[in-house]
Amino acid sequence: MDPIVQEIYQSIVDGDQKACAAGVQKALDQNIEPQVILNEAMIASMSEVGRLFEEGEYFVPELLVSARAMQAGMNLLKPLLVQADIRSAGKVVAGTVQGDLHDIGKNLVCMMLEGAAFEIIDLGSDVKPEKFIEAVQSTGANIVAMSALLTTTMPNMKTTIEAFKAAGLRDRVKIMVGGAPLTQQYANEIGADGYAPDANRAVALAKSLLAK
Ligand code: B1M
Repeated sequence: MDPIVQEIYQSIVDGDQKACAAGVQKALDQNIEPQVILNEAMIASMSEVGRLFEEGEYFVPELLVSARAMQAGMNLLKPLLVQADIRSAGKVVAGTVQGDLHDIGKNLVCMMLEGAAFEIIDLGSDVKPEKFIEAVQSTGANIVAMSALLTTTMPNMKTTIEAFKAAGLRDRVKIMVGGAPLTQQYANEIGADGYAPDANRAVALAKSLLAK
């Protein structure tokens, strides 16, 4: 691994915001591709943080400081990953489902979609079904993108889809889902229109859903 990529990786594992931002800036100055910084340093380091948590070496406060460090680095990458395009490829209402506070993956998906000229209405995390519905009604969005990182909150995706049906809006939007514990099979079971395992494939999925 490139030493600067290793430095960024370590800064996130250590939860050091300043070191992460400084490392990302240094890597960019050295012309390291933003995608390499994102995948090899940032996403990889969060897997390590998850492993340390599973092994009982890290607790919630450590997860939180690591997440903040990663966010500090992502703020620097965002302008490079999101190249403004005046055309709108489609309007996406995005959020992490009710009960779930994990927003890093969802933020990445939003960033990549924005870079692909989608208009994003980001509702944040812990989003109730009725909030997704209100946002679709008020913005006329054609895609709903839901994220979940907990096995306990995945069922809230189904609840949200059911709420769209009850509101008579299910046919007006394409619903895509993702997040670490999800699978294509689960997406089929809850009646989503599509599932993507990562942010890049979320862009391809959003495009294909609108092409249908
Ligand atoms: Co928590 N957490 N966490 N956590 N956390 C996990 C998810 C966990 C796997 C850790 C572990 O045990 N190894 C575990 C879940 C276990 C399970 O459900 N089976 C867990 C737990 C248990 C918890 C708490 C319950 C802990 C506690 O309180 N005892 C608690 C729950 C709080 C809540 O949400 N109600 C909790 C809290 C937190 C923090 C708040 C401290 C913090 C989140 C901060 C934040 O997001 N702002 C946190 C973190 C950081 C993690 C880990 C370490 C990292 C998550 C992350 O950001 N990954 C995580 C362990 C892990 O993932 N290995 C863990 C990086 C991110 C880029 O990946 O989000 O997977 P990810 O997104 C990917 C893809 O999944 C996909 O694209 C992204 C980019 O490629 N994707 C989509 C995501 N959404 C998509 C949507 C799409 C398409 C693709 O279409 C719409």
